[in-house]
Amino acid sequence: MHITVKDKRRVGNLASFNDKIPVAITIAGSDSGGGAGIQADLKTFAALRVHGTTALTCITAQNTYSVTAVECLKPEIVREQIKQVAEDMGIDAGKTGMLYAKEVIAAVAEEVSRHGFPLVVDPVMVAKSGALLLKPDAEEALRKNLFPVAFAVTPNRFEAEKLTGRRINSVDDAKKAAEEIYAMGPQAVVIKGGHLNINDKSIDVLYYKGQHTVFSAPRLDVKTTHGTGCSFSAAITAFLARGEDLPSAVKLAKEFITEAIKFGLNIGKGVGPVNPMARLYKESEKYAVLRSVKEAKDILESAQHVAKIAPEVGINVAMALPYAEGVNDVAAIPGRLMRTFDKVKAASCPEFGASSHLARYLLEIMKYDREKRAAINIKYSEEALAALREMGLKSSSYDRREEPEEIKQIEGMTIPWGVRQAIAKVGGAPDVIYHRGDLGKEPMIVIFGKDAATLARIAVEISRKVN
Ligand code: PXL
Repeated sequence: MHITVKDKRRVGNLASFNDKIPVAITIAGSDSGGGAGIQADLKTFAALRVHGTTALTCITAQNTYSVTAVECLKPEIVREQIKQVAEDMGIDAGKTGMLYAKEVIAAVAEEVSRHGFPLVVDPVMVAKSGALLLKPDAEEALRKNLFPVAFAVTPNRFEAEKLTGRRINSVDDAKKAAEEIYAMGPQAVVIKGGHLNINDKSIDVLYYKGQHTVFSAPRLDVKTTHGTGCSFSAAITAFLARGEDLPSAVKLAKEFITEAIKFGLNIGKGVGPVNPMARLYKESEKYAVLRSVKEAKDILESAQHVAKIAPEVGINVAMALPYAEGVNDVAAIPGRLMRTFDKVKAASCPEFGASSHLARYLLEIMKYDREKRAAINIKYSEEALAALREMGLKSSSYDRREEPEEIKQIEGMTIPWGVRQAIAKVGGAPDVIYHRGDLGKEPMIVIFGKDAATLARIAVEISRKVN
């Protein structure tokens, strides 16, 4: 069977809000815990601006640590769901997850080939908790009926081992397994590296058009991975629906899933769900963050005597997006607020990426306390420190003279090192971190809080208390 992926369509952020929104379908099971299955798929489709539709196959009763019951639907109702969506809206791309029974697999294979949309098959077999998601006698149907109509198959290490009978311990093993699975009929194979630790990397191998492509991401030290495979295959599907070609869909999906795992949800007693909404939540806060920094600027500029707490280098006030990962995710005042007699004046309006200095403080402290999203730097003085303590803020410090040589050598390493020192001293993220300077380095106090405007008010209060 020949499957064509639609020509690359330009779907920018604006275009995708009009009636040309692509349609994707997930043919999968329900996870009552909302972490995997159709729940993960729909969140992923929505986050990637694709209209998500569903053909439900099974209902699972589960949470973050166990699956206690599975109830599956008849093949005909699974088929009918696909048919109704396809005939009305048209399907740009689809995926399968939990299919469970060979009769369902046969019906899905038939219905998908009737409509001819690109299908991503996530060959799920066993849940993280050990529950069976595919009956042993259905494995053959997966290979014989579904793989030949699949555009891409996305097994993890264990699934690929099961399918090929080959052990996978290296990228080369994964490449060979991908070729063997390709021979079963799909047009492409992606072997996921989440369960294969190679040099602290998660390495995925794509085999497509006779070529291997390797995608690498840093291995994340987090436990929020429930739903990773579902969300990853849903993201590939969404990007295909948007008109991306397969290699770019896999690359974009890997970036997406890395973020969703990194900012996973710490809920439940077991393996917490991935967070496909992380990127969307981050985007949606941009305006509020700029507003808060602008409000902070206005508060600082209009108060009397703020010059008293302005260091030689000026004051800056910064606020990070939730899930911030780099300097460009932190807004601040370009050129800072400088002294003008007894007041301060901003050099310009807030912008993202405007302060690498405060951004480095924030990016490090947010690893320990995600609520500390804003920072302001003020002039070091014992009086200011005492006033901050009086306000009930917890402070800690680091000594720049103790900076290890190897830290000094690397651009941008000094501040994260200092933050870690200060955190280690008090056993948690403090509200205030200060240092007494070093040769040619001005001493400084940095205050952290939930938003920029609140910190500006605190700074004004401090300026009233110090001489
Ligand atoms: O991640 C595989 C998977 C797929 N579908 C459902 C699941 C799981 C894993 O728990 O519950 C419904």
